[in-house]
Amino acid sequence: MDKLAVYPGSFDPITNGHLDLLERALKIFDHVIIAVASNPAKKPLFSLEERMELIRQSLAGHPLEKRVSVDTFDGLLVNYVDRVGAKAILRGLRAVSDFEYEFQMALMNRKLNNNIETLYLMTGMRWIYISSRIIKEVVVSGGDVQGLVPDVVEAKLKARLLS
Ligand code: COD
Repeated sequence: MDKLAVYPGSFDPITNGHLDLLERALKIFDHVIIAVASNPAKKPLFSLEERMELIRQSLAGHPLEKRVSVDTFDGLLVNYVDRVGAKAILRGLRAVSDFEYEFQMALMNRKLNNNIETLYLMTGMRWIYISSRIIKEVVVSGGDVQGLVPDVVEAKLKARLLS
């Protein structure tokens, strides 16, 4: 049986940190579904379709592309994970500051469905300081984010925030 994980998030937009985590996860899992929240708590810069399209474009031609799907979900994450037949939620940890929110989320998800486990992977050191939020902040102020996000994302950010 294929080992399947769901990697949920806002992905507003996807960064090289997200991709690093995905590559690490694919050393353990056969297939990963990137599940983009249709109604993230934070008000997104990009629409759901735009966020999904940026992920697809970022993965185009990637050697692991065939083992990744991009999907969307609304409502409770654990219900989505159950519906697709996965047992694992994949999340990334960058710094201690991520821990409190992640801990709370993992325990709530466990309370909601005790058959699904949340797994945390550490991001690579190169990406430890990156978040979608900080990337948008830098671009809007005219800073350079080349090499921190896929090229398609950088272009889309500039078009949206600087024109
Ligand atoms: N390196 C590695 N990992 C990273 C990096 C980086 N530089 N940046 C971000 N990540 C990781 C994050 O730690 C996270 O694990 C993942 O990538 C996605 O990040 P975001 O910011 O896009 O996603 P979030 O935190 O906005 O996602 C929150 C959810 C949408 C998953 C959550 O709100 C949710 O499950 N909503 C559905 C409602 C629900 O079920 N609620 C009950 C559970 S509390």
